[in-house]
Amino acid sequence: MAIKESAASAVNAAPRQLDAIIIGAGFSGLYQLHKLRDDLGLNAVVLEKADGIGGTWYWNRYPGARCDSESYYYCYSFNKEIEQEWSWSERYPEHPEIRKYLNFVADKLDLKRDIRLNTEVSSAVFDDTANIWTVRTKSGETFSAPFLITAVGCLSTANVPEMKGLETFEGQWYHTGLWPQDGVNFAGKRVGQIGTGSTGIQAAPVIAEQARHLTVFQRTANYSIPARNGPVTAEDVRHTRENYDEIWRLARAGTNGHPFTISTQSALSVSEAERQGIYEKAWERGGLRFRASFSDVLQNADANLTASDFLRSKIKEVVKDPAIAEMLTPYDHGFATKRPPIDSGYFETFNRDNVLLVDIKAEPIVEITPRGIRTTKQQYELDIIVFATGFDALTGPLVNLNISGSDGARLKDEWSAGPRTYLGLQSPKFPNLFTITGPGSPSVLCNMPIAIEQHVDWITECIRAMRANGHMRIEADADSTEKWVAHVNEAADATLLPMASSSWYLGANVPGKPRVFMPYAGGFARYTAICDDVAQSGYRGFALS
Ligand code: N01
Repeated sequence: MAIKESAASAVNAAPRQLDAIIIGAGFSGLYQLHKLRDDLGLNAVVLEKADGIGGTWYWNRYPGARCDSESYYYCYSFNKEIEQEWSWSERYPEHPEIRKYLNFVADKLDLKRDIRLNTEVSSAVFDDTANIWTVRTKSGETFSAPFLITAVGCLSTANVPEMKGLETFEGQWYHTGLWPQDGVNFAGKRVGQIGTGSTGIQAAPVIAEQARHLTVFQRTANYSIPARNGPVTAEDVRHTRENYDEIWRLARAGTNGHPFTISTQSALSVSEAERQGIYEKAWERGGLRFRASFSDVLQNADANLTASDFLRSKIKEVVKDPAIAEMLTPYDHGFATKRPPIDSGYFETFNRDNVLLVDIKAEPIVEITPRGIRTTKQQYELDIIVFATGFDALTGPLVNLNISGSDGARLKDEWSAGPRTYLGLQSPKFPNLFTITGPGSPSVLCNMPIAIEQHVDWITECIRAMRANGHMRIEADADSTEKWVAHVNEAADATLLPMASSSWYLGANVPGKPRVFMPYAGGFARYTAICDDVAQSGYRGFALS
């Protein structure tokens, strides 16, 4: 039966009693609902603030938005029928096709009847005596359940930088992560784009084609690998469908949840000619697999330099004006120490007559004026400003839920010096609250659907075991959390990842955010083995009662 009860009629009513509340209807919330409702038989609901499902893919509709894991494994692996019935049209499909896939899955599993759209959570409060979470929505409805699961995504809180004068701008401005449903018409417009991360690198080539003029305001130059996007052929589909078991086995056995193995040879163990040959081949193939060319690109600074130098030389090959090529060349961080983007014609965009690059380290933005952006050197006249300025990643979507746990502890305060989780799944003082792909788990270092499925499966089995054993409450121990946080730091320090000082992995993109390396860099297979071992031990490190 569809949820028809109107928001207004439910205001001031007693909380709706459920077995589990899930927040967010993206990849993670949909699968979590299916598992809890259809496998465990729980009365569960998904609360979603948007008016459609899709999570990240609902909001990120900016020009050029595509996935950057390949489509044949940027999808669920838990259902053989879905695998065999769905086919992707492109190697890296655009956002509408990904939403279509998620709607296909939701319809196939009849999930929508338990998803409440247009329902934004304003707070969640835990009752220590009853072991119940009560979730309140912006419209005043309340829902209560023993279990609360956040499925709010890692990159869902838009970071719009505070820029003097933005309110005076007479044109339109947009953040890429909150893109208008109907799109933006760039025809005949002068567009300014701030930001050159994965999003800006996807957006700029498309905006440049549509707009009269595009000015890209770059703070940090970035590496990028060509995506080499293209159609998926009938033969590709047949091959994938026949080989799905092996594809998922490989993805789960790896470091990043991708179905390919990282080379076992060091970049420093081969001759210069052989190394260049391997990089050339990876460049021609395109995509994130470039990172897997050698075993130590992310572990050894000298090895990393070989990859960084190769990619720098490519920028100089592609961009015709040597001065612009130099501005586009990153020197402040090594390749893949920040999340590597992949692109479709990004560097080529700067060969166009209607595109200008502005280095805002050399000429910082002073203010936004009614007619554009003024830097220390000049005024740039603009009709539209696009903020491709990223997200308050990983912690932002969670602390914004206004969560109060045991004894009134607030998540925002508990994490004021950085996130503190056990396995990225739970935090002390927040019993029965699970975070899907939370900080302290592989999450954003992984192909997301695989990371999501592993978390959802673990949470589901945990709840099943609790119910079987008559447990009402599970809470991460403070001590096991301290040890896990130390291990997360240790795992990051064994790589070059913490060296990129402007990385959002460290929270460095949001002024005032603590600089803490947030995802777990110890590898997906290793992480899964740790989680499985914890479960098999009877949930070591958690207090159950
Ligand atoms: O965000 P970012 P994103 N003034 O934080 C600049 C995923 N993703 O949306 O580097 C001026 O990477 C900032 O400069 P700097 C993917 O995991 C996936 O691009 O901080 N500039 C940077 O250039 C990705 O990593 C896909 O110096 C400012 C940019 O804005 C993650 O999302 C597609 C500024 C922000 O880059 C985030 O990517 C897209 C300021 N005040 C994204 N503040 C897929 O394909 C920030 N910047 C699946």
